[in-house]
Amino acid sequence: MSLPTARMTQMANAIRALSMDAVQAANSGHPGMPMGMADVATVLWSEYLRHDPKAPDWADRDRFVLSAGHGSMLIYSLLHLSGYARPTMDDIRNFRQLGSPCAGHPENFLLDGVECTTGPLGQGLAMAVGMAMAERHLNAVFGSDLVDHRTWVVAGDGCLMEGINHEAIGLAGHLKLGQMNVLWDDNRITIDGDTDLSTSENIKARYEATGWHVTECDGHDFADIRRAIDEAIADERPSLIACRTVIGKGAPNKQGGHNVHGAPLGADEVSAAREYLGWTAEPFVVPDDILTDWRSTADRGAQAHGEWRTRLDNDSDLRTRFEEQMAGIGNQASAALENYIRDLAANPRTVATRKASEMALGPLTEKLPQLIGGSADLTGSNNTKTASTTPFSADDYSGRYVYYGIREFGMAAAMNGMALHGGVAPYGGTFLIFSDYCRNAIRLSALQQINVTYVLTHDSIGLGEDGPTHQPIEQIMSMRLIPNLNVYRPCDTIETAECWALALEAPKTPAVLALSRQNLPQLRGEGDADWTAATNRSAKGAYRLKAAEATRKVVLVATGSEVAVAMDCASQLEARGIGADVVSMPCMELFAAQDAAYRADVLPADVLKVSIEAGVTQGWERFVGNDGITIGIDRFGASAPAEQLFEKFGLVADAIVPQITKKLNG
Ligand SMILES: Cc1ncc(C[n+]2csc(CCOP(=O)(O)OP(=O)(O)O)c2C)c(N)n1
Ligand SMILES: [Mg+2]
Repeated sequence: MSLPTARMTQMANAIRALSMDAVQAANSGHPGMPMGMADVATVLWSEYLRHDPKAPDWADRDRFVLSAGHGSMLIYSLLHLSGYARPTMDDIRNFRQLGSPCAGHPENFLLDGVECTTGPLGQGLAMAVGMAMAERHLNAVFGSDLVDHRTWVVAGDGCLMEGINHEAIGLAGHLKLGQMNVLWDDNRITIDGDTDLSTSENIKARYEATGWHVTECDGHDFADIRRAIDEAIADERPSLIACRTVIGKGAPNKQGGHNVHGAPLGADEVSAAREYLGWTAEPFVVPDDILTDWRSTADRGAQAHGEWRTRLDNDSDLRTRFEEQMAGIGNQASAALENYIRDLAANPRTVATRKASEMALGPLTEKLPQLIGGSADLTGSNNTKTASTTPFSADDYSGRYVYYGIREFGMAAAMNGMALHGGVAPYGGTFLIFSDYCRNAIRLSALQQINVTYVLTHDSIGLGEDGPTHQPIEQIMSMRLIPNLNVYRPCDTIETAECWALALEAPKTPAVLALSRQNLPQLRGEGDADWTAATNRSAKGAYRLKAAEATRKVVLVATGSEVAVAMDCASQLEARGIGADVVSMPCMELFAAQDAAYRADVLPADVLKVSIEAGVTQGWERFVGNDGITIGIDRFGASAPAEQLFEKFGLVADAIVPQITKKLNG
């Protein structure tokens, strides 16, 4: 049921007033987009979006993604007006100020109802693809009574222009994600000016070509907006609705121009807009009748939520299963791996860590229904598919393996969307070198505090013949620069399984698993016959794998494939009477978080420390100190068999040990 146009207009003007006033008060922000999309958003939120402001985490709510994150005042206004507990009017008054949940761009961890952090253009839409995938999967598993919701996106010209858009809509079209609808703020303006300056693309034709339904509407005509949304809902394909809008609509002298995109209107124009819109209320005041209209829009969702709850309560078995799925992995990964690791302790295996990862994923995917794997067209190389994971496809959404195609950035963003949606735990693979292709999405996993696992194989020159374009040099260390991201580089089968357990059991921290192409000897096993989560030695990030036999003069600290090299060095040193510890450091971040006593015990101050890692040395000084030795590769690699490259770049005991003895003697 629709309200009369005059009342709808007032509701939309409330968004306009809050947006221009908040930006004016902050003296920074973006009034143009919220003012331009106010009418579309009012129709969507008041008549279509299925949500319950009193229960923002209702599992079967529609997801709303403001991909054009610069228009953050749009979502803050909508949340406040429709009755979410936050933001309060004070929060809005403090838009962009320290401590306000109304941050410059929407942050998922600051406000309920903000489904994802947006601002990096294009990624919101691409995350929405993942949300829609998660929705279809859970629908296939639990049925339409429990899971049947839509994913709505508001995107701007910028979101559609970014390269990731191509990856995202290609995936959504292929997977026939008909529950996904994108409302494009087709205002033909970006920061620099008219879109004519930089593009003449036929966007609608591009969407149609990737399997989308496309329609358009006058974004300031409520009836036409409804017509277009109804059409989108009726169509089985994902839909793009091109909403023709005027940026900054309501600011009489500035609307339609690029200057209204990202700067306060100014006091004069704010007054002129008040007059133009007939908005007489003071800043940050919404007249009661308008607020009442807005608040009453929540009744629809509250009722739907109540009915859903009744359906959930009808079947207690299904309810238990559903709630367990939605609760996430918790600490069940370790339990799933116990027997597997104990068996490895008895029966060591020399395999590449990418293979070890596949072996660990066997019991993990068998026992944890939340896990949804995939790869960006490197399934056989990343070893990401297991017997329990059948393909996720338009014909069968119950599958748990996604063929993402050659879309690394799209994959990473989709995984973020899946994790944000909840009920699924995504992991996906590509080569470590191509982490750079999806880096900003990895960063957003970390910023958004979500659990996504990146399976990044071929982690060094050890990949050999493919050469320097494929050999990561700076990637591992540069991944470690991202806050709240755990970068694991395990050295053997057991560490790989331990790192998987740690990766999956950190609900607010994403993980990178850097895995070797080449075979590595199993170094662990001693003491692991009764392995449990409590004996997971990787949990402290670094530990003494081998203690010095002769008087300790050196501590060798290494990661991944170079731990075996460190073991070789230690044997040579011990043979000369020089005691050497070997420390395996599968996760720098976890080690850095240990207390000082533990760190000092593993890496004592008064002993020569030597790091060995087949990547840039920069950063290792933190652990070996100014007097230590950092062995690594500070140049691009080369094409050759792996063993020859390790020789050439000096990552073998014969090259390393003389440097250590020289230092000890000097
Ligand atoms: C990846 C990325 N590049 C650049 C920016 C900076 N930026 C923010 S908004 C914007 C223009 C976007 O134009 P449009 O989506 O049409 O928004 P409108 O001006 O219509 O509000 C740019 C370049 C960004 N936020 N993200
Ligand atoms: Mg625009």
